[in-house]
Amino acid sequence: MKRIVVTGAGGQIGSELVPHLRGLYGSENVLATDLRPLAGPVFEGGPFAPLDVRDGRAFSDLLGSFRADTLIHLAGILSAKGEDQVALAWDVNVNGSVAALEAARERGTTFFLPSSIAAFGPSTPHRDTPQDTLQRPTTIYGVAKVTLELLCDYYHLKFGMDTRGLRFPGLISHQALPGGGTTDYAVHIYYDAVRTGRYTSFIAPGTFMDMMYMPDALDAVVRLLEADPARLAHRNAFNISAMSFDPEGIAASIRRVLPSFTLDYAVDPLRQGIAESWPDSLDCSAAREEWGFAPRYDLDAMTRDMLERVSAKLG
Ligand code: NAD
Ligand code: AKB
Repeated sequence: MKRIVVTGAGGQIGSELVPHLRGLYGSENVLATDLRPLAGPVFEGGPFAPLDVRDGRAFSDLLGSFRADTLIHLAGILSAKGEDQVALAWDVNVNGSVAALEAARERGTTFFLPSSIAAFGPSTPHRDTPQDTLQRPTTIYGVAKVTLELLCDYYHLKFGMDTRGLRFPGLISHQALPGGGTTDYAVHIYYDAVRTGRYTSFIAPGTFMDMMYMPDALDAVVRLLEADPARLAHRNAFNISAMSFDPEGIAASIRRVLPSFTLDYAVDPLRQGIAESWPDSLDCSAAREEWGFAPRYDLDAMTRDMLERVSAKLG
């Protein structure tokens, strides 16, 4: 049975990944950590400990006292927020992750770190972006993600650590709202569609980005962590994506359920610039071949489920 510690557990991913892991491995075997406890199932359904990931000593003590064999390191500052708070983004995303890697090395745990489509930049091929290609990102978030992909490979090669990672696309979900990213519009649009029947997009028409529904992201994390290491030619980090759309594409999908939905635009230059620097669509063949990546939701299946669940949530 696994013993898993999750950092940044109160965020968009952690608030769904922690209950998912507790369902698979037992509540008592998944320790949620974050800066502070919040209300909700993550903090009520099993063990919780406060942890600032930049505190390396506390990190190592906590892995030891929980007898962890796996560390899932989610704590981070996302792309748009990172451009507003560059020093904080570097401190949490790089220094916090180095503290996490060192604690995991000291305690001999498997280490999972989410990378992102942000690890690519304007000079990366934008269509069918290969697994191994040019990575010259232009955001502090992306620079940190490339640094961490390389560091995780280094810890694997140098110390034999079992490091594994995924390049997540924009994730769409209905439990916790996203925490300051560029792909957030693709979550907000569903909430506004249900609340008011209209949405004003900060991303311009014609701007395509990779996306995935949260259940497929949770499944991907578990599949990669359970994968036979002998089959992993890559480790940090695998391209994964389930769909690629622009604001007009997601609006059309919403209109197939809510025909009167309307979309207009007030483009935000910061997030638009970031979106344009990222790929339009990833090549995910390495993930399929090496550990059986197989997302279930396409855009319309996700839209039907999101609209139903957001409607139920908003009453
Ligand atoms: P989020 O912003 O929703 O949550 C991040 C969590 O980290 C928050 O709960 C916050 O309190 C915590 N945190 C911040 N600083 C901390 C610190 N110093 N110590 C401990 N905790 C701290 O983020 P998310 O969307 O859940 O993303 C989790 C990870 O996945 C991040 O590394 C992010 O880069 C990556 N990722 C997310 C997406 C996405 O679409 N959500 C896509 C690609 C990659
Ligand atoms: C963001 O937009 O910053 C994140 C990501 C794709 O890394 N959702």
